[in-house]
Amino acid sequence: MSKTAESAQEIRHDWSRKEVQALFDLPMNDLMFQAQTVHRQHFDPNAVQLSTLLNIKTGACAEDCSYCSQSVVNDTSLKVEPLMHQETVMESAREAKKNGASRFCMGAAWRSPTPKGFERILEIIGGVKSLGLETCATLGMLSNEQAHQLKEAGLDYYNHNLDTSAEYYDKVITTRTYQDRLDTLSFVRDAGMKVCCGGIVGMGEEQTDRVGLLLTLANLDHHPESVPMNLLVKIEGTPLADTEDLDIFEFIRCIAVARILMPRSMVRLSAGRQSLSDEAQAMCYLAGANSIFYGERLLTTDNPEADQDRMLFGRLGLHPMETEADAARESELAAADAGAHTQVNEQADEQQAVH
Ligand code: SAM
Ligand code: DTB
Ligand code: SF4
Repeated sequence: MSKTAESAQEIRHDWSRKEVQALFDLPMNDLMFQAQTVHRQHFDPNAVQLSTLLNIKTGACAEDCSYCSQSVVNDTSLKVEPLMHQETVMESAREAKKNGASRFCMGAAWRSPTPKGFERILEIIGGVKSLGLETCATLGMLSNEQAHQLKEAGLDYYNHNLDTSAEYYDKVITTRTYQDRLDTLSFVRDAGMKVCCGGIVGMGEEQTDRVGLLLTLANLDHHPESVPMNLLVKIEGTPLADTEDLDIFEFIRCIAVARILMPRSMVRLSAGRQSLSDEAQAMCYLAGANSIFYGERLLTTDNPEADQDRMLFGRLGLHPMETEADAARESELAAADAGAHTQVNEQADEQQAVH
């Protein structure tokens, strides 16, 4: 079997630290070529999935995540807002759909959902789903039962990030453990929802921590269907506000390595786009990013205006991906196509050997 066709079919969960480090060590051009090659085996290289994000409950979160504007321990002058009413969320979801988003992601600043809030969340999810949008939520830690209830209510994706390596984790968050996060992820997976899980880079971690984060994600039993790569948004009043800037090529490397390790996952260019030039974003797409948050607001910080993204898509010849179901179909077709080519090549090889 040709090397190309082989890698189109093989999804690995046994990456070694050495292999991942070796990808980071590649010259940029070699890394980009490899990432783009893998990307083309599984996806339309010019399609980007658009998700719109809405913070449905803001601030006063009991966790101490040192990057976050919404932690009660960070003095960020953020206005605390209670859980939104269903109709308010629906209005935003309709607007997001009208603007071309295929998925609507709802974030709540909770350590874990409160019992009353959770009942309302189930109704909100049902409502958004009825608009024909894919639904995603990020509500903090979940119990096994809550994960099943969310699935039943119509939730397609649950976002819960590992954020960084197991080794660097307690420099960033002390109020819940890495294992707590892994437990929530396995409840989500067992309940049959799709997993959206990634991390943040540029928090003062070493490259070995970025290797560790991507290695952990890639060696999960199932790769997350969606892997958000966030570049730290420095927020005044948080302990990470004055962190030194990460070299932007290092961020692009992370995207490329994620693409190679998790070939069928959607790699999302998430927070931090406001600090990226058009050229840097173009390199992220070339490295295999195929999903973004679309719309002028992330949770509590700004994102590029929709018009700005439309313009950049025009200049780069990119187009919005319909839904992830379409992406999965595309991925299967690309793999089947690679398989068919291999068969043809093998038949040709056999014929050559015969003659
Ligand atoms: N409370 C929930 C939780 O932590 O799971 C949901 C919301 S939380 C804000 C979602 C994710 O956003 C975090 O896990 C983190 O990866 C990302 N995030 C938050 N603040 C960020 C920042 N300032 N820069 C980059 N990413 C950030
Ligand atoms: C994710 O990985 N990134 C999004 C989403 N999941 C919820 C959040 C980014 C937050 C950026 C900082 C803010 O706007 O508060
Ligand atoms: Fe709370 Fe999530 Fe912010 Fe951490 S990242 S403080 S859990 S809202």
